[in-house]
Amino acid sequence: MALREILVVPDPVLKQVSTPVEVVDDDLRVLMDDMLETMYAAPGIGLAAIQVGVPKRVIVMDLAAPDTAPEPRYFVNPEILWASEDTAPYEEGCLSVPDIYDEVERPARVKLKYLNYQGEEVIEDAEGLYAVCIQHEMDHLKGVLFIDYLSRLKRDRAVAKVKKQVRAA
Ligand code: K1U
Ligand code: ZN
Repeated sequence: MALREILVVPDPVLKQVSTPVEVVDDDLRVLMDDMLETMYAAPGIGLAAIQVGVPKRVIVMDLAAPDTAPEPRYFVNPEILWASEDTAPYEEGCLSVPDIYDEVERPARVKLKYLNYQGEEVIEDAEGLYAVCIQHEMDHLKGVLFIDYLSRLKRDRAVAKVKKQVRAA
């Protein structure tokens, strides 16, 4: 496994639309393993392939509580089949917008379909942090960041803050 660089705003690659995966093979599993290691090292609870510069519809996630056994999840070609009309707010963060957190309102529950690490189809319901995180990560696959839901002023300030951090590093 290898750590990969996480792209940060305003890198234009983050605005790319990711394309479907044709086959879940060992090369894809290497990418997913690297993404998971990169996510754990960051640390974060989710990561989309485009955040490491790969425009494929692939997401990894681990929502296990701290100091409990890891629960890695892998999502290939995820699709939202249904989203609830009721919404819920959550204070979101993003490894591509480091140290910025703000509230985003999203559907509270979704039903999703995806291929797992083995390439098997899974259909399941998500709520709570799972629903928040999968919607946030699926936005990455469309080139959308959580700051795109904020006011122009907040978004510009967030990008300026990250640019300043990068210059100082
Ligand atoms: O960059 C990303 O997409 C990952 C992002 C996922 C996410 C977090 C919160 C709401 C929606 C989506 C993160 O992991 S940000 C870091 C974070 O949330 C975290 C870091 C360490 C411990 C616990 C959480
Ligand atoms: Zn993100």
